[in-house]
Amino acid sequence: MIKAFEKPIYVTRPFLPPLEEFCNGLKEIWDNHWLTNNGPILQRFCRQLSNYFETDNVCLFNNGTLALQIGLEGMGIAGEVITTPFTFVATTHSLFWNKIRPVFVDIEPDYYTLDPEKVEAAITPWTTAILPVHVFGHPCNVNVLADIARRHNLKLIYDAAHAFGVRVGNRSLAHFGDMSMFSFHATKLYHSLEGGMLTFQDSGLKSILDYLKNFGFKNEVEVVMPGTNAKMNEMQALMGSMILGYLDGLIEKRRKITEIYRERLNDISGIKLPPRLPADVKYNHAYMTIEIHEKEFGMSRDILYEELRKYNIHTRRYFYPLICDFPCYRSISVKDPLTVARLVASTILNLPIYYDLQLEDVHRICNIIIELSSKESNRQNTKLKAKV
Ligand code: T4K
Repeated sequence: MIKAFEKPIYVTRPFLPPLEEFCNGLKEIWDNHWLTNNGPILQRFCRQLSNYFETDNVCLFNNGTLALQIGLEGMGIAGEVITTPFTFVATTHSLFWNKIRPVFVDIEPDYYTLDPEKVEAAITPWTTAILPVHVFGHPCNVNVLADIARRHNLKLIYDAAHAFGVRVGNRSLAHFGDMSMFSFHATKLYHSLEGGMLTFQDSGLKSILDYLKNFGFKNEVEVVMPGTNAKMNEMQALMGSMILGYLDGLIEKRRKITEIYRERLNDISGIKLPPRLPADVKYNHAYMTIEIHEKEFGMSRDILYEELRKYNIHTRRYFYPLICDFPCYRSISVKDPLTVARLVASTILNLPIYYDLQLEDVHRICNIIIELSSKESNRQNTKLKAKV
């Protein structure tokens, strides 16, 4: 029997730059005596991100949830918005806080993004926008969604929380749709402790978003709209700015981890991996997901999740339950049977993936999963033989 890990292996672990480098950065904050409210480090960080995303239309926030909430408000989205139930709760919460009715439709089975065919069927006279999620960094069907949005005169706002660094046809995902939200939360591939960013096509939105995240202040004496406080501070900007320099290395390490998981788990009966992404997609390897199909694997996803915990491996079931099944959203009527989303939510398992996860530990995690599956199928075979 393979031994349990001595220290917990979590689904993720934030990358941190060398402490000395961060402390040197802190000196700048101490010298400036400027901690928040559009400080010099934030302004520099914003320019770095503008360069990285090749757009001036960038606005930073203290987290991704408020970024999305304010983005929807800034664009004046109301009525109904078509969205996915297979996402983190914050996607739907941001609609709720804007008094917008979410209309949940199904996802497609390979990459778990919104199914465009289902979107088109769900449009009503009250629909004002589509809110798809590039879930796990898998790009949505951006061209088909853009076509639907254009034909029906709807806004297209992407929750790109997981998609930092992902490119389609050599263009960052920030260039698709009317607006995209990226999360810089500590658990993300790329982070600024906490943080969020909006990118958008209409440069007229910039000042509105700046007002909304800063109480609506235009200057010391004028408040032009009822804004809130969603500003990123200098410490966050410092961390984000520093980690940008490490991004390529972070993605490369994750790619190596993903390859091991793929190689070791691809042929295991009852495990389904997402197919490889099309060649024109530069992926960020933000998450490592597998589906566990009980009949063939010999054990349910939930039992495997529990068994792995005994080995000190803390996987996650992102995203289970579906958002529409949370008590606070259960009263919303859902017309789509959500067949794919329901199946995926009950089979998905996120395996550990992070920068300093050792490659031999990835092999050990695979060995444990394989051992658990063969132990279970041996047990079932013995049971079957006993019956005969
Ligand atoms: N849209 C989507 C699609 C999202 O996925 C998210 C956030 C948002 C919107 C909203 O963006 P933000 O407002 O968060 O910027 C985590 C994150 O808190 C959340 O940001 C993320 N999605 C979601 C998918 O995952 P939890 O509740 O699973 O986090 P937690 O605290 O259980 O952390 C997961 C594991 O990470 C822990 O088991 C251990 C490890 N960990 C975590 C933290 C915070 C560390 O090792 N160190 C740490 O500092 O939600």
